[in-house]
Amino acid sequence: MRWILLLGALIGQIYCRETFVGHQVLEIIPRNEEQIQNLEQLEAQDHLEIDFWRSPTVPEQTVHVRIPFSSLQDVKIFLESQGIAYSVMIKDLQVLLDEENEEMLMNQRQERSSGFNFGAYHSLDEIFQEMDQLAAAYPTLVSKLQIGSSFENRPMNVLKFSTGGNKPAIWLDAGIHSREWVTQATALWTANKIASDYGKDPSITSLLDTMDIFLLPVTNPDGYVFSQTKNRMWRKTRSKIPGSLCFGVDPNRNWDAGFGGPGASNNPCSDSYHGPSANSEVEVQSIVEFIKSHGNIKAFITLHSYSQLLMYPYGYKCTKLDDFDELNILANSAAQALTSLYGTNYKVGPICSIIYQASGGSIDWSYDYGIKYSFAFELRDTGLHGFLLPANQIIPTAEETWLGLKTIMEHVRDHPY
Ligand code: 0X9
Ligand code: ZN
Repeated sequence: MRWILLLGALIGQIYCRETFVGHQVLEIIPRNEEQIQNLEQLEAQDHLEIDFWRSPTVPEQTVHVRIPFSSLQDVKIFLESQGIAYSVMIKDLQVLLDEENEEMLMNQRQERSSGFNFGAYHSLDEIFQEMDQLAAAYPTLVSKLQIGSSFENRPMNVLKFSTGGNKPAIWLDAGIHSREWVTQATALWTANKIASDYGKDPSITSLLDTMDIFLLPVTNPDGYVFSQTKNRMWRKTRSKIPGSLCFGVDPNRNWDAGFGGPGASNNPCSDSYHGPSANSEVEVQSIVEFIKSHGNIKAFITLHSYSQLLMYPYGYKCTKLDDFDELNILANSAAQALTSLYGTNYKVGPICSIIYQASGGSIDWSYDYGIKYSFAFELRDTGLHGFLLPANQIIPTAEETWLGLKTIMEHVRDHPY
């Protein structure tokens, strides 16, 4: 009997899509250090299978946590017994997932007659097709290059925007965490924006007259496919971890910058598992090799969601960087430009002070490698929908982000180093 159940669970894992029926996302505001420790204790209890969407850091800072139905009662009793106040932010996660799914299917039907809709979420194949489409539509400006392959052998497709030759360049990536769907969608909108505005918008035109842009919309293609077919909440890569039953490494803990330090886990089952060694993930390694072989990357920008933050190094340590003043002023003016469109509020600062200490992150690596203009965005929202941002917010998110990106790019263009 036990074997049959185990086999059933295994087959279910392989073929079925994980459901989130009755999963709730709670908003918790820990009032003191002791309550933060209580929350960390909860996180350490693997059997509860709770997923911190926003981790506890300092007192009074909001925490968001997804709790499976089966642990809900235990967790709520624990919180109450410790006097930790909470409220339910998402009552039943599956309801939002069903809506998202339904919308994607509806959009697919519509696109057959009306063409690609940048305001919708897409499958990996659809994204790749649209990238080809852009390269075909703007052959003198846009080309596609493959900088490597993922663990499951999917291409790491990059769009190069260039008016010719090899100029100093800006790197922009999205979707390193697969469940952060608004980032891949924003990257694609941005690709179309750059291509269609060249020659029209003086700012992007002069930028591309002196610099190239490399854009990687889906940094973690295996994770993205997995998040669409098996588990919408998947964040990591899908690599096989020797000696563990769990899969995947947090690709934003896998860079060679304070690797394995605070804010990364050595547990392969954790969502912030740093991996067996720095660059163990082929996706990370491919980017590192590309950046090194290019030799002239002047800015490294990465898109994450959610929380509405614009960050610069460091994450692996909490010391002030040499370029603090310049990066801080620039990030603040980028955030101001972003806010000017729809009033979306952004917080600005070093990773360590505005979210948490996190080691092995991409922009720490790029900064230490010598790319001064290294920034990470956390796009919309602040938690109401979290990773499940409704598709009708994709275009507004992309539009406002573009103003922030342009501010950074213009500064990079005007401050060669
Ligand atoms: O924890 C992370 O990796 C990022 N937050 S998220 O909720 N999107 O997972 C923030 C880290 C940003 N740091 C670097 N890119 N280095
Ligand atoms: Zn992320």
